[in-house]
Amino acid sequence: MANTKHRENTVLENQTDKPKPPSLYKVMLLNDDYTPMEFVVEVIQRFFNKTREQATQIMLKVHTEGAGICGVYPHGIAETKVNQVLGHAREHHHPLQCAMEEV
Ligand code: TYC
Repeated sequence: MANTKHRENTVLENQTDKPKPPSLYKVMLLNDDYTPMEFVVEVIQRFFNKTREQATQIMLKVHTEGAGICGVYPHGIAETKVNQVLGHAREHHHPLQCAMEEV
């Protein structure tokens, strides 16, 4: 048994349970034929905290190879990044797609 229940509602982990590091997810942009390159560079700078030079390199990788990694994060942060990018792209009527995948 992994856990021990105490006084109705308190669960303590037993010492034998190995603490697991959080799973990590890569957040990727996907290429399309319509989103302007400048918009993609600005998205990468804004949401992934990259310099203009780093963002341009990532954008060109996505453009030539079909997809590229913008960053690696724990699940909740990766999910937030994906939703921020998709929301921002939609607001600007661009079809830019963003996805996350466990590393
Ligand atoms: N292929 C787009 C163009 O030629 C540029 C682009 C790059 C779009 C990266 C999406 O994730 C993307 N305008």
